[in-house]
Amino acid sequence: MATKKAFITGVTGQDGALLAQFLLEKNYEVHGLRLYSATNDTSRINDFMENRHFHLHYGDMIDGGNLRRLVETIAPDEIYNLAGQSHVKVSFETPESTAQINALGTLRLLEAIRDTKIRFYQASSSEMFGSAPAPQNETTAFAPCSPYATAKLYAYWTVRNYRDSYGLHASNGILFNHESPLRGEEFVTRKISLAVAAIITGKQEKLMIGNLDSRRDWGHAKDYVHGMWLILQQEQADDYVLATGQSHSVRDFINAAFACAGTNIIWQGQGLEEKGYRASDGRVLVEVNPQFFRPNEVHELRGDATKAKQKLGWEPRISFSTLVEQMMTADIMAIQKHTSYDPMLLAAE
Ligand code: GDR
Repeated sequence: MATKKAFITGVTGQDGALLAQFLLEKNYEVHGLRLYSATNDTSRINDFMENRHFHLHYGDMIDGGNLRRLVETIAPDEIYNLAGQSHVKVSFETPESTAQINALGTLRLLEAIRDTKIRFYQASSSEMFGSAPAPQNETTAFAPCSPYATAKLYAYWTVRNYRDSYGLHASNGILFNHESPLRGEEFVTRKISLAVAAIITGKQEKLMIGNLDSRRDWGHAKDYVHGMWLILQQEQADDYVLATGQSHSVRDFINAAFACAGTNIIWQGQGLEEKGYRASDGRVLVEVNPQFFRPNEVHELRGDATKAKQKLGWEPRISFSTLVEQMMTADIMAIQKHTSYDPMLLAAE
């Protein structure tokens, strides 16, 4: 028999799928919110779609009545709000819908549980720190640099206000970048692993990339969904940074990805003229394209997760090099086989 009920918004995304799997293994009954879309991508959750403890519901973060009804029908013990428009660059093109979903969507869900004892986890983001100097922790002053980040900040403060005003057990996990073989192809790490896999198997000529100097604190999403769960198991609701404490540049990630395939890259040139050459024969494998730059860039995010380590006993266990290796292995396998593969298996290793 299932012990607790969890409701996950954004269940078809990387984190939603990994969290659902984690909770099913903990014997939870898991309910997921799925947005109707023509593309209908459920590939990340196919492995447990038939699990009798897993239930999918159509819903939308811009539909308050729908959210309220779902909360009443499911009556979950825990809600993990992972739904949202998650691409920072896209938010500059779609600021209004990003705010509708990421900011007001969170408000709608909080309104739906305002008079309940349901525990609430909010997927807050390190992007809220924006231009604040690294390392960033729970006491760092926020300095958001994108419509995505300002919308996330609205949601963050709304969670705190609902906790203080109505005594809700509502917590923010301020998560730094976290990746896996399930990462969406539009984010830089997966874009790189897919392109490098295609280049070394002769299926693509080069990788076109944006800002090589951006530095991010990249952890493994499996460690981070464990942290989300720990946050909701605490007696007191609170806000926590989850991060590895180390940052790498986009250039570092590209070097590490090619190194997995035994290829060394030599960098030459400056700014838009910088290129990555294969050391063995001088062929250009990486070029910079201004199309992938953002109107405003966050230069370095590097988190200090001391509070989570001390209070939750949380530790990131999977290293940067293992993360890159896993992503590369998954994408090389997929390309070599020309067939579907099971990234959940790799993510589970
Ligand atoms: P980010 O992730 O914006 O940090 O947000 P992303 O992987 O998109 O960008 C990371 C950095 O890489 C630079 N970059 C590129 N990015 C993309 N996507 N494509 C490129 O071609 C490229 N070239 C360079 C970016 O400029 C940036 O500096 C992620 C998302 O998951 C958010 O939802 C989440 O809240 C934060 O992480 C924590």
